[in-house]
Amino acid sequence: MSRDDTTADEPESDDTALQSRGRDSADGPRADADPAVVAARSRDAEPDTAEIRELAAAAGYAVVGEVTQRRREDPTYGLGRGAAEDLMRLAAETDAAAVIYDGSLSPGQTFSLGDLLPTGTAVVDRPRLALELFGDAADSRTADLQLELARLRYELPRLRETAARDSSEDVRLRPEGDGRVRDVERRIESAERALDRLGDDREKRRAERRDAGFDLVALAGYANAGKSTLARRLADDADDPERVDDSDGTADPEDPDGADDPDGTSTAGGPGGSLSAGDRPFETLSTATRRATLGGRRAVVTDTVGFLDGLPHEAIRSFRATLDAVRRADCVLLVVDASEGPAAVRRKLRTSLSAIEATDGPVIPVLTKVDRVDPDDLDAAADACESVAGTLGGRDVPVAGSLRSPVPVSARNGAGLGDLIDAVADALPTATATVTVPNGGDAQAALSWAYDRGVVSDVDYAGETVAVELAGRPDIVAAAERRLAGGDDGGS
Ligand SMILES: Nc1nc2c(ncn2[C@@H]2O[C@H](COP(=O)(O)OP(=O)(O)O)[C@@H](O)[C@H]2O)c(=O)[nH]1
Ligand SMILES: [Mg+2]
Repeated sequence: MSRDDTTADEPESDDTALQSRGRDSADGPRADADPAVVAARSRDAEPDTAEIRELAAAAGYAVVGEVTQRRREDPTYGLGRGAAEDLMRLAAETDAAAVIYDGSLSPGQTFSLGDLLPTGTAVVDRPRLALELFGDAADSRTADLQLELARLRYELPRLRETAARDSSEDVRLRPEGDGRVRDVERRIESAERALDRLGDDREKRRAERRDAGFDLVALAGYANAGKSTLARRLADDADDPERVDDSDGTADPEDPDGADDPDGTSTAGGPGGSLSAGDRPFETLSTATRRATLGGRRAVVTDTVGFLDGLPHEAIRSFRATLDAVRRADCVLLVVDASEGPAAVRRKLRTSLSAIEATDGPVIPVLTKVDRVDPDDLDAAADACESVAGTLGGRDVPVAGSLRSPVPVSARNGAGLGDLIDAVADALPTATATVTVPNGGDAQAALSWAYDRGVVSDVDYAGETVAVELAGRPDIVAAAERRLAGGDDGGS
């Protein structure tokens, strides 16, 4: 299906299950998985290749070897010459379909490494691997456009490099590459424009939801942190979530299950922790929204795309629905897997915060999967959280200033959920007021308006008047004061 086939009437699910290259195999690599060699370099310590191997496996590669190196960045190959040659030999021996580089390679480095490697061995750096992982099964217009934009932005500098190389060998004034470059530039502009329009629609829906008294809560965090599992836990009806709306207004209202595990291959029963063979780190490509009642407040909870280390800023910028949902939320739950140890907590929290940059509302770090964590380790994870908040705050990442204290939970067994809900209710901007309504014909209508949009803690009938104690979003409470007390709709 080409992107232009997507119409507003088309049934589509919200919580997109992405087709990754290897996902038809739930247990380990497919028999026909492409052999790949991992390459990693790190300046300060021996590189840890666990995550890149997991990503490679999730994308359908069988990792058959690795070359790691401890040294500074090399401008030619991204690795030192010796390591690059080791890589070349290993790729040849193993007949590797790809060399997977744990980091970003410049277009020039990609070409140089490609020239060195055997013909038929592709160079796949981390951003390209992530794009492969996203697959091509995005099934909402927004998801489709975002993915296309991320791919085009990745492709553009590489195409420019190709064009430059072509034109230096070829004396023609207008090498073919120029046309391709212009074409990609045009497609980027058009995708950006289309996403702008869809972003305006989402903004309008956010405003409507706020007017209706909903608080907007967004779940954000690193890939596989446990966001979607927690979103399902928080939903009013965890088994049959009522979808409020989808990311771009093209949901099928007849398909309430579409928001949740559309293809019945939920990983919720899986082992959790770091990526296991059945996990799909980019399962959630569209932003999925569900209703939830949090401490009496009616909320719309939005699940988002996971962040990943080593993605260039422009790739992250492509995921506009996620960034908008997070930045414009009344409260963000920043989900962190507490079971991976303090170093991973620090790294993934830092990556997530840097991607978010800034938010309108408070951010609550949620240390999840505590069912797999010893109390001591949980303390260490919480300390790691606080230390990131401290260091980033001083480094011009404004969102660090919005961080609250971390809340430990398990979305698996429900531990800590009550505390989390209290923390959210606490963090949401709240106003209270006692409004007095004439005890006449319109009093009941006014009361039900208040019940619909806020938390009514007391109703006192005192003869001529009714006194209503109301708490809720400040704008709702202000509207209530105008509406109920002023009788601005002409009621008596
Ligand atoms: N043990 C445990 N595993 C969890 C918990 N929450 C999520 N998981 C597992 O972690 C993996 C990733 O979860 P998911 O919600 O898809 O992560 P997302 O990528 O952030 O949306 C899945 O295998 C989940 O079953 C939890 O509280 N405890
Ligand atoms: Mg998810």
